[in-house]
Amino acid sequence: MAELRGALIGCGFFAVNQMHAWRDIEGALIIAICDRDPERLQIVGDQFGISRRYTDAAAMFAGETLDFVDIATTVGSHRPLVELAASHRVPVICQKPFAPSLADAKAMVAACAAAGVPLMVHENFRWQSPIQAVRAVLDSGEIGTPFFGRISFRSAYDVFSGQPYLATGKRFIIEDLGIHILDIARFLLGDVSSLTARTARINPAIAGEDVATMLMDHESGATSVVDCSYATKLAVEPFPETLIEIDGSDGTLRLARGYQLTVTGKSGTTARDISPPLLPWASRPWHNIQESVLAIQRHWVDCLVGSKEPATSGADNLKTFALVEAAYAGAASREPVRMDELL
Ligand code: NAD
Ligand code: 89V
Repeated sequence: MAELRGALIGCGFFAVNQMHAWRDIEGALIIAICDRDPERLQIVGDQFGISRRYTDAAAMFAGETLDFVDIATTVGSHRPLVELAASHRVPVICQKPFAPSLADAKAMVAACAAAGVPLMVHENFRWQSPIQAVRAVLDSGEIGTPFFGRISFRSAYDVFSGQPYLATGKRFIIEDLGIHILDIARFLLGDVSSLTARTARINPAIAGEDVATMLMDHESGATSVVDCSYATKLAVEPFPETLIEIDGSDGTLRLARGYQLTVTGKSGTTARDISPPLLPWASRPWHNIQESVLAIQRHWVDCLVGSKEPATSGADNLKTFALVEAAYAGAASREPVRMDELL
């Protein structure tokens, strides 16, 4: 099979994981990289042996023939870079959070649709193998029809040391982390019709909210609670595990700390350790996230080769992004927000 020729824009903290994953994927090769910071360009270029290096994305699109581009910059640059890729008719992956606002996100989806180029948001948490295992239990029918879910991420891990920009934005936990957990709720329980939210800032040294609690009505009739915190000091730090409780008409499932999955259903009770693999280039505790990077990038290659729409396409991600907007609006007004008013 001919290899797809890709380029990566943004050689920062998280892009290193993406570069490792691209090296593990047959059928795709990163042939050029871009970062406006020459130091980051050199570090990543040298680490992964990439000689074609650019400090300007427009120059890279002009100078290279690409089958796709992988945008791993922070959110402020996503819209201009996605629109630049679309103008060159290059299929594009964009990191989360997709955009600074829902209006920008809609414009980016429209630009790619008009250019006829595939667009995938790098919304990787649903690709973690424990989350996929939970989805497989639901799909098996073992616990019947879900009527309640709790998707929870509570931690006191110092995310600011690796990602200092997270301490400075007016928006923090919902935009950065909650977006993943809201996407998992959609992935497991389906689309949402209304959302109620409350937020708090416990850490006085940061600008945004570090605690968020969201109550959602799903179109299926199920109710879920998504709760996120970076102010929760526990005996054992669970970062970056997402814990899940789902109750169905015929049973329950619980994904507990340490990746312990207990299912009580039509065939009785089973308990399994579903710890994610530790890839050779991965390191604890990030290995859970790192394996999902490999999985989502493989999925992208499969979709490009097979002309299929990615699970977290731009169009799909608008529904997750709208939950973020609804959560901020609902926390400010203390009123429920109807999703059909945003989408
Ligand atoms: P970072 O600041 O460490 O890296 C971003 C890099 O992009 C920097 O080197 C910067 O110089 C470069 N850059 C910015 N604008 C540019 C432009 N216009 N052209 C070229 N280069 C440009 O940030 P990070 O922590 O690596 O985060 C990057 C993105 O990844 C963010 O959107 C973040 O939310 C996301 N992220 C995702 C996950 C995940 O699991 N999906 C985890 C961590 C971070
Ligand atoms: O996945 C992310 O987007 C990261 C973290 C897990 C630290 O929130 O920013």
